[in-house]
Amino acid sequence: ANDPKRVVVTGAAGQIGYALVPMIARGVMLGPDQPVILHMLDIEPAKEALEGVKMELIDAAFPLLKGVIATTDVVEACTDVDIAVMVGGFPRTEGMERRDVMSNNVSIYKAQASALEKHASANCKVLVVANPANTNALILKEFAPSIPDKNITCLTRLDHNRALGQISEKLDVHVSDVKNVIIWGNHSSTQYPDVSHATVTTDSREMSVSKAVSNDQWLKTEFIATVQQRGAAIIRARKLSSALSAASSACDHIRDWVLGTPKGSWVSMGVYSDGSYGIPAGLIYSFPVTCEKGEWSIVQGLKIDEFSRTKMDATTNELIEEKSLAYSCFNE
Ligand code: NAX
Repeated sequence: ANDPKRVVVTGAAGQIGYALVPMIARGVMLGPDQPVILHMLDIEPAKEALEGVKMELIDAAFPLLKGVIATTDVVEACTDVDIAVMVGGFPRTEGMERRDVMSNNVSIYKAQASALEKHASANCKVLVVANPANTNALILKEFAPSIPDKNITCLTRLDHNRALGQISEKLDVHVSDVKNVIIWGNHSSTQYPDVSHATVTTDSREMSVSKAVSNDQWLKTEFIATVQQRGAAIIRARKLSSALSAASSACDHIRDWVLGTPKGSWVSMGVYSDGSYGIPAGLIYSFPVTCEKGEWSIVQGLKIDEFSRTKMDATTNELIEEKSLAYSCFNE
């Protein structure tokens, strides 16, 4: 049998945490043959709730779950972990100053970065979910210089899956028959959901999404806006932000990263830019990637038209701004 892998989930007492930990314990993230030990971290005010989640995990009697740690101690949470899913943080809510939010996230991610750097397993893979996800990942990277750049990522797979979902609804095909959409840039409303290279398979014939939809106007306006604004639409409907879809996408992100993407298809991940497609190096930017043997690589050679370039630049500019705001909080 495989040795258990240790997975830390920060913010585990929150809504995404509550949806995510049972998925991990069922093998949705690392596969049905991979035992896991869950490390759940939250902060003091959520301590009792976190204990409650631990009780439920025990009560669910998951065959793959070989242990559960529920803690408010960041070092205990990070020790020997193979996978870190960072869901805890300080998202912006109405009326809050951007700088205050960023400054809070800098102090949270600074502490967690050092704990991971010192105590996690050497090849620990990190996924940042907490908003601002790209910039939190960048902060984590800055304060954990010995963790390889390629091990620090952020979640844009939810946006990617939302884009697949919108196309599948539009064409009335199953979502698994649509592939190779791309989310470029920031996990925010400036993200660019791009279907220029996406395809759909019907009756075993593959064709481009733009041809199948054959409504350029819709693809360039309503489709993009719907994907960009989907988070807000969920909040209006549920009075709570997306949780099950975020948890599910976080599992997709790690699963594909660890176990590989299917031949001929790519996914979107927020990764450390190497300058591909003219995106400045040193940003965590969402790119199309393929994964093999536990490593992602950016899909190269896609043609970028002028429409796409403008949208990619807009989200780049927002990330540059967030980065400089974050850096200005580093010495506080
Ligand atoms: P909740 O407020 O329900 O849960 C967050 C949890 O984090 C709370 O239990 C809180 O006590 C804990 N926490 C706060 N500071 C912490 C710290 N320093 N260490 C450990 N735990 C800490 O939020 P939830 O709905 O679960 O969302 C979590 C985060 O995901 C938010 O930042 C949210 O904006 C972000 N999202 C990101 C998405 C993405 O695609 N990247 C989509 C969904 C979601 O909106």
